[in-house]
Amino acid sequence: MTRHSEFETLFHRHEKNPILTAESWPYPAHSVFNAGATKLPDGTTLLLCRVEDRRGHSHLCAARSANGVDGWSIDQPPTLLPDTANHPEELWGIEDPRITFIEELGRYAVTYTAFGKGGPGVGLAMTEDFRTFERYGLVMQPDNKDAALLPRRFCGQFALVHRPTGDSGSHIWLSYSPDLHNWGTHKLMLPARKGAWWDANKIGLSPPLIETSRGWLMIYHGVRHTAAGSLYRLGLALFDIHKPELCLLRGEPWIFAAETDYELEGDVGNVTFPCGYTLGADGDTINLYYGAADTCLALAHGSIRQLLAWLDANSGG
Ligand code: BMA
Repeated sequence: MTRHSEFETLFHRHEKNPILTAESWPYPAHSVFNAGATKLPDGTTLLLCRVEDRRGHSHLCAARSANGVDGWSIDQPPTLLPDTANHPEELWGIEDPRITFIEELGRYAVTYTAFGKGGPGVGLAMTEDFRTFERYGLVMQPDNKDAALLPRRFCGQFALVHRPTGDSGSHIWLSYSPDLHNWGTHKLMLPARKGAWWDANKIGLSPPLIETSRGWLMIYHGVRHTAAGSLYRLGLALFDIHKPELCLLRGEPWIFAAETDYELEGDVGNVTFPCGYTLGADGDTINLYYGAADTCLALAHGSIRQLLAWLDANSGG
């Protein structure tokens, strides 16, 4: 069934969805979802998947593919397990990784949700090859999630997008650091809307920001709480290329929501949750990897040019 046919389709689901499930895994896994993504120098697509076991605890496991769609080669043993001895903040697992290649360091920054007794916070690990990792520990204390680094410095400072939760709701913030350890100069980047909006009260960054000729493009999720449960939907915003806390455009309608069986039904139905993207060789195609219903992994593709044109036509000003 095709719903909402009167709306412009910005992201097209891949016909092979879901592209990865727990059944694809080389060891027992309950669910595989919310993967970070990157293209390695040889063109291989690497997905760093959140894998949940039957305790309910998650770890991260890399899957590599030449075309980013099928033929996945999955790490065994798992790529990154919680280090509970040295990092008690990871006691109940590590979740929802985002990957940013930091040009200056020649290393990938993996930001993830570290879940421990203090609640969910933001962990950071650096890697060159997704085989060995250097942990930086908790860079944002609980409650905080949905974090990703930007690929370079701004006025000498690294920049981290993140989503603290407080009494006034869950909004997207940007913080700066000279060394990736000490964070400050906190700026409110995008507040959740209020009232009846699809993105009222709780929003969060989805994949890392996307650099475009017009600024940093953000795909974010908005959570609508209903009597039947939460609805996770995606929206778009654009930020200044030199001063990324400055919002230039924010779309009013959502652009993507659960529609298919594998998005509507699963451990947590009605959830589409992207944590990563890769770019096509044309520099315009965006391959968006998203967790579906907290159960499996799916892929949809869009065009950066079309996303920007849609923002021009659909921003409230
Ligand atoms: C969020 C995160 C995600 C999850 C989503 C829907 O708070 O925990 O990992 O996909 O909820 O359950």
